[in-house]
Order: sequence, then structure tokens, then C-alpha cells
Amino acid sequence: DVHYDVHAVEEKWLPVWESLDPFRADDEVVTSGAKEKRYALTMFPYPSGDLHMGHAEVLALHDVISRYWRFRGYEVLNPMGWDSFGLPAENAAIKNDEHPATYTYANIETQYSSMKRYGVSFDWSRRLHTSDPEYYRWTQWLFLKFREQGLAYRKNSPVNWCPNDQTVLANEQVLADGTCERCGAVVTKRELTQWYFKTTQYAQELYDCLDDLQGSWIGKVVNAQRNWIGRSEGAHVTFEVEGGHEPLTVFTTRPDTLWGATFMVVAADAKLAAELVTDEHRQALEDYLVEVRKASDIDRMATDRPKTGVFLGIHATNPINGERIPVWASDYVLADYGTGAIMAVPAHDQRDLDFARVMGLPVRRVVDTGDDNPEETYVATTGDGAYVNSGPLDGLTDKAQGIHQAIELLEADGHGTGTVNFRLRDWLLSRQRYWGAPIPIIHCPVDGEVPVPEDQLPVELPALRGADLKPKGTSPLGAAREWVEVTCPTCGGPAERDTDTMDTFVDSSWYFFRYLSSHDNTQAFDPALAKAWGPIDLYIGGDEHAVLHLLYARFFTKVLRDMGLIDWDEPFSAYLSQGKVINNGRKMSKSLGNGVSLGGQLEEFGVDAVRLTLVFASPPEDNVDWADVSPAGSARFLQRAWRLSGDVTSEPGADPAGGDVALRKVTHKTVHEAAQLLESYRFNVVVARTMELVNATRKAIDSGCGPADPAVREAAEVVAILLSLVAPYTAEEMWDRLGHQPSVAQAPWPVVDPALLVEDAVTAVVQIQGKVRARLEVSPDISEADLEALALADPAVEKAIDGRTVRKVIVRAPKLVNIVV
Ligand code: ANZ
Repeated sequence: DVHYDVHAVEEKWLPVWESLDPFRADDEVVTSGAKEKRYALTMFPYPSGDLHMGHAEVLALHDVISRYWRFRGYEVLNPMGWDSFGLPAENAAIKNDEHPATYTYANIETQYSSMKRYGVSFDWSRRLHTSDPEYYRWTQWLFLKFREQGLAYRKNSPVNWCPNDQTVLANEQVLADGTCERCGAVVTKRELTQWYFKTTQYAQELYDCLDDLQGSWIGKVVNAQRNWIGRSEGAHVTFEVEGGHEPLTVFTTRPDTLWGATFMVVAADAKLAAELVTDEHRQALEDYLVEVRKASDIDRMATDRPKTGVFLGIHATNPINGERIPVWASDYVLADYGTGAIMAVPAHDQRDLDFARVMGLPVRRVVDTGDDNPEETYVATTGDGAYVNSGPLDGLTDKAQGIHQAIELLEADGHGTGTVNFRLRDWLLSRQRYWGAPIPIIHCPVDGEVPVPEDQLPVELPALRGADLKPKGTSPLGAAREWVEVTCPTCGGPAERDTDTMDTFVDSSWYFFRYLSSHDNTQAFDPALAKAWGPIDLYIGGDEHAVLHLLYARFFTKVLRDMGLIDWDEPFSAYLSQGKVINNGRKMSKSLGNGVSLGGQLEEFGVDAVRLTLVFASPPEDNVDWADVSPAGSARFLQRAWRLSGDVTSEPGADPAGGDVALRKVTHKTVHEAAQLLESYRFNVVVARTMELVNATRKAIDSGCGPADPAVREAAEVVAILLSLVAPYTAEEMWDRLGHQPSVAQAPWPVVDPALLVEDAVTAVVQIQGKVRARLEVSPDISEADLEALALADPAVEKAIDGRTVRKVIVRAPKLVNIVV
């Protein structure tokens, strides 16, 4: 009876849990207010292959908090599903020559049984897959609702194009080095008509609400969101252009430097450039554009990149001093930021200065910062300083004041206005790929864009069995002629379906609403349930989604609120991103050959040992290096914990009141601290405390009060309950052997007796010549030396000694000190 068979225990408890179904969330008790709710969410996986170590970690962490909340009496909603549309599944399917649906649903089943075996406390009755028509029907419905409000629209513009995946990408899907986040190919630009969500309409609110999330969201994610939205305060300034053109408006964060604007630059690939260029310079612009189309936005903005560009042959007038300045085109100005045109102030902007230097354009300093003159050094100065050559600003020394005055001057004579600009772009959502939700729009030569009537949703994907789904630059759906050719819902004439599908990030922007009503075929979700369950109390997920998914989900939430479907502003009250599971200091990868198979680890050590190892290894947000941890050690610890349950000889329900006080104190202190640690997500420390309690209990059994003492039972039961947060099988087995009915997940959370938390103190009496002079509160195990020192240092004692020589000190720790003078 010293070992248990981990796999046999897994086999034993899985069907019991299945029939007990202890994790089903009850809507009724929450809508009626009978119980307080907690909504625990973890990112749902893509069904590519089986679960891996990364999944194992996030699931283990997530389960700690969901199980804990349930113990504390909350009604917990803890759902799971699959993000089952998208490129990973489609690419894998193409590679394996399978239909994406076959591949996807087979993987879902594999992952489902792995999750079950992994023992996560999900409410499986709410399971969903975003590629099911019952799900994407509502994705399409939401798209139409967004469109009704002008929040989904189509426009023609240069878009990011992945030449490998042959599809467009949202800005968020292009990495900092200008490559595709999925396949690593260098992203280029293409001019296409595409669908967008108007995320920019919510830019200000998406930005402002981050202040409220600061503190309950992991800090780096809040910052990443802030940077991505990129709020800049500045001004729009309008310049008259010669040759009968429309005036040119620029966005600038430094209107105070207007006196130093010596030329203007428009984005070479913006329509504006083609409109402004004179016939004489047109060919040069077109030649230049061929080069520009090859570069990514990131490259283009890079300060250290050699500057290139062409003169457009025209001049503009600086509104503040009437100066005539040339207008150029270059790729360092982006077409879709601000107005796509800038006033160049080379003395105080390094990119402008580099450009001026290459093109031989004038440089004029207007702020003397005390640094060397940029006109000579070619190092732009950006700090505060005294304004020079700046008319009414001369003499000022404060940048904020300069900006303020410049805006006032511009506003006074109608040449500009103060404004706020955001880096955030509208979300490009259409994809030229098969495996996604079809865009529910019909294009009619008479009526234009016609929404598919709601009662005809979902627009189901045509099966296209056996068809070639390889990306060709246009959607494979175009090949399904019978599907494409429809009659127009408005005029009844011949029309065609939109053949693009939606970005998978659309599917995942609202799945946490669908969990509330996953089987409701009358609505996307029930607003009453959203009111009762929302917002999500803790969202755990990977860093890689810090910008894209979280931002899109926040955007959807705000739109749904404005539609009156929910009454909360932010979807995730708290957000935690887990670290990665690495090996030998490096990310696990095929090429490094350092991958660790989750299946192999589970086979060797069992589910509980793997889960415990992952939770114990580090705080949730830190990486876990599999080379530094010991699943074998975890397995040994679990066996040790389990042995306690066999050693207890008192009966279930034995009153611990008269039991061993020392052990009881450890037990109660452990429960008390565990609760505090769990509330602050310090799960690894909870495991450490549980280990200490196991040791204390072992000691009590072997060399203390003995196995019959009810304090031993109390301790072993607490071990089972705390362990159930990370090692549910071992905990269930312990609970059973301790004589209780399953499941330990339904056990009452141990009640802490505050009296047992008090650190003991005893009163030591200090006598001088037999007379009591002081009383000291000391620890019961204080040493004789410490007690003597304390007594002699006491002011009352010192006073009573009054400078006389101490002859003798008799110490009886911890109660008595007798001083003879
Ligand atoms: C004149 C100026 C003088 C500027 C100066 C800066 C310093 P953020 O902070 O990112 O919003 N800019 C505006 N539109 C641009 C575009 N489409 N592509 C590239 N650059 C653009 O940056 C705003 C500043 O970036 C603007 O302020 C503009 O240059 C430039 F001493 O105007 B500034």
C-alpha cells in the first residue's frame, strides 16, 4: 500500500466525473441572484494536431482558479470550444490532401478527449466550434448588424498581401520585421477592394478604457494595446497648392515648428501623389512606385533607411509666413496614417533631415535647444528650447506652450485646427481563402451590395469536395459557380455572392458571448444571460494575442453595448498571460529538436504530475523550462500525499477540536494563506504550502500525535482539497480513501479557525531582588540567551537596576528572569 497506479486512477475517476457532472454552470442560480457568479475564460485552441505542452500549461493554470472559485461558493462558468476556422487548418489540410472539415473535426475530437483526460473542470455542455453553421450563422448576423450601423464597409485601398498564403492580412498580422505572422513570408502591398470593420470609430474609447484595466491586466499587455492604438495629439494644417489643386492638409504633432517647414512630402503610393504630380514628373513617380510597392510599412518608417523620393513639380504655400515650398513624394510617408502628407521640418525631425540632405533641400532651425545646430550637424534636435525664426513664438521656451500658441494662431485665421490622431487603422476582415465564414453579401448589377436576408442565414460554405483549395489570389469560393450565382433578394435579377470569407479573428471576437447560449438557434446570445454572467472575471491566454485578439474582442464588446445587447463596457475584468513552456532555455521547435511531447509526459508521469509540475515551476506569467523541472519529483510528492490518506485511522467526521494543536495550526495557516495566494494568482506558492502541510502531517503521524489523532484527518483532508486544484485524480483518490463520497470538487472549503492563526505568546516575568519589575510578551520557544538579553534591555528593568552591577541572572525560559544586583 505504498504506491498507486496513476493510470488506473485516471481510468477510475473519469467516468465518475462524467456522471456526476459537477462543473455544469447553472444559469438559473445566477439570473435569480441566488449565487454570485464567476466567469473563467481561457483562450480556445485552433484544432491543429493534438494538445501540446503550451496548452497543458494554460489549462492547468486556468483550472486552479476555476476550481478555487467553485470551492468559494461562486457559480462558475468555465466553458471551452474550438476556434476551428482559419489558415492553420486550411494549410494543413492542403498539405495532407484532405478537406479542411475532415482535418478540423478529427483534430477537435482528439483535443477534446485529451482535455477530458487532462481533467479540466469545463462545462462541456456549452462546447462550440466556430466552423459549425450554427455558430457562423451568428457571426454573419453580427457582420450584417455592424454593416447596418456603418461599422462594416468596403473600400479600395493598398492592402498587406502575403504572397505565400495568397491572401490579404490585417496590419495586426504583419510582424515588426514586415513578415507574415503565419508563414514568415515578406508581406507586400496590393490594391484591392476589401471589407473593413470601422475599429477607428472606437479608437478613443478603446484607448481611454485602458486606464481602468491598468492593474487588473498584466501591464505589458496594456502597454502593447496603448502603443497599437497610438494616440497622438497635434494639429491639421492646411497649405494652399499652386496649379488649381485642392489645398493640402497635413497632420503634425509639432505645429510649433511650422516656421521651420521647408518642404512637404506626400506618400508616394497615395492617390494624392498621382493627382498632384505634373506631367513632366509623372514618369519618374511611376518608376519610383514600382520600387515602393516592394517595401513593408515597417521598413518604410524605419529611421535608419536611406531616403528616396521624387519631386512632384509643384509648390505649396506655408500658411504662417507665406513662404513657397516644394512638394515631394516619398515612401517614408505612409498613405494611411494621418492625411498621408506631411510638412517637413528637417531641423527637428531626423527623417525629414535625412531626406533634405539626400535631396539638397534647405534646413532651418526654429528651436534652439542648446545642442549643436542641426543645419550643420545633420542631427535633428527634438527637445524643448528657445524659439527662433518663429515670428510671434520667438522668446518662448516651453514646447507645450509653443504648440498651444501655434494652434491658436492657425485656428484664428482658418489654416488649421488642433486634433487627435490615432495609429489604429480600420480592421481589414475579408480573406481570399476557403475555410472561413462566408461574407453574407450579394452583389447585384442593379442594386449593388445587398445583405443576405436574416432568415436565409447561415450562408453555408459550399462543400467543394475534391476541389483545389490552393491559394490563387482570388477566393476558391469563386469556383463554386452554383453557389455564387443567386438571384438578388431585392430585384430578383441575376446576382453573385461575395466570395471572400471573414478573418478568423472575427469568429473569436465574440465566442465568449456564444458560450452563454451555445444551443440557442433564435439569437446570437441571450442578453439576460450576458447581464448575469458578464463580464469575464479572469481571462488567461498567450502573449501572442496581446494586441490582435484582445483589441478586436474589446471592439466587439463596445459595439454590442451600443446595440443595447449588453450593459458592460469591457469584456475582460482581469487578464493574465501565461509564460511559455520552453526546453533548455529555448522555445520548443522541430528545427531545434527540443520538443517535448505532452502525450509522452502524460504516459510516463500521469496527468497530475504534469499539471503539478507546470503550476509549481514558476509564477504563471513566467516561462517554464522543462529542462529545469522534475515531473518525476512531482509524481513522488503526489504518492507521498496520497499515502497520508491511507494512514489516517480516525473516522470521517471526527471532531478535530481536541486534536494536536501544533498540526492544526499548520493546517489552518495553510488554508488561510492559500486563499490569499489564490486570489492574487500566486499558484506556485500554493503548491509549495501544500507540500509543507504534507510534510507536517507525515511528521505528526510518524513521530508526533500519531495517525488516530483527528488533527491528522483534518490535515489530510485539507491536503486533498488543496491538491484538487492542480492534481484532481490524486485528490479524488485521497478523498475516497478518507471515506468521503466523490467528488472532492464538491467538498466544502475548509473553515479557518481564527484562534488557530494567532501566533502564541507567553508572558515572561522579570524580577530584581525578588520584586516584579517588568512583564514581557515573548515567543514560547525563545532561547534563554534571547530572553536574558530582552530582559536586560527593557527600560523599566534598566531603571530599576539604576547603574548597579548585575551579579547574577537566572533564566527559566520562557517564563521567568531573576536578576540579582
Ligand atoms: C512636422 C514635425 C516636426 C513632425 C517635428 C515631427 C517632428 P506620431 O507621433 O507617430 O503621430 N507624420 C505625419 N503623418 C505621417 C505619415 N503619414 N507618414 C509618416 N510620418 C507622418 O507622428 C506624427 C508625426 O509624424 C507628424 O508630426 C509628422 O511629422 C509625421 F519636429 O510634422 B511631424
